[in-house]
Amino acid sequence: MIQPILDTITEFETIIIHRHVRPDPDAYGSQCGLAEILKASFPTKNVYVVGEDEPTLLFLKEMDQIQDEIYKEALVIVCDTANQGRISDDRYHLGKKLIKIDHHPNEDPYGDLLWVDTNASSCSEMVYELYLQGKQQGLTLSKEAARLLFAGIVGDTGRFLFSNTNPKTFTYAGELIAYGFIFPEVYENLYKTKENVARLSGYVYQNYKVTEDGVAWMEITDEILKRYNVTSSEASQLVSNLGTIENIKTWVFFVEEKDQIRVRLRSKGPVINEVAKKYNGGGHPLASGATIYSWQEVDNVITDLKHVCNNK
Ligand SMILES: [Mn+2]
Repeated sequence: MIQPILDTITEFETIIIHRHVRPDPDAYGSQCGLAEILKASFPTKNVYVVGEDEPTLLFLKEMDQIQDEIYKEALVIVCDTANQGRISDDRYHLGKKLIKIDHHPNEDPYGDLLWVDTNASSCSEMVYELYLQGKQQGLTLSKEAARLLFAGIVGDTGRFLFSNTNPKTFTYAGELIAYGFIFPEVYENLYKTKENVARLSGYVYQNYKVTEDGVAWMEITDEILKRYNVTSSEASQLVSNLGTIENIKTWVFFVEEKDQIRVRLRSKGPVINEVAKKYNGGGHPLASGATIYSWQEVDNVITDLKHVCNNK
């Protein structure tokens, strides 16, 4: 599937790259890494990145502001986004041709060309593979592209800790580091903690609940968010904190938002994305997201996770 994508890229003078809403480092890394590869390889092409800004990821790249007319003759590529509903900037369908590049299960096979590899650690890893294949045909990888792809791989593998990390992931990361960007700076930016988030972290460690089955959970109400002056997305990121605690097999964060409660599910082994699907969500076998609409539903989610843990 890589070759048809490379061929399509060469055909277009304007290329607009999208990624998912609530972007993470891999969304930015794959989107902007691809953009930097294309800019370095085809200096005459117009390459744009669009989507909502995420303040904590501005050190990676700033988005372009573009007019609707630019889409008319454009190729649109969407990175790291499983479903059309999650694409940031809904103008993605205004282009002449649409390409999906993603590593999530292909539940919404949108686009004229699709390249989905669920074995890839990250979409950034796939973009690097696209470069490797295109290298003989003249593709260039800049130091900036290397920095962005590295950040994406680091983000989605949790610094090479998660089970999606494979020998290729380390090889690619090593090759990317060789481009000479200052990778400790990437880590520093990705993993710095704001003081109020650190304090909430302490609250989480003090107050999470856990069952005998190894199901842990944390309820973060709007009142707690206000008390610590933390946004719901900042609070959601603390879900990984519980992963290092012994005897916890699966764990979940419930974070209150305006009209819904965001559910972040994680697991050390039992498959949890089926539970996520039951509650308006989905995702990876060991990392999923869902949504519930009242605190009464928390018990049901915990009961389902207990089943998943005991069937293992
Ligand atoms: Mn990803």
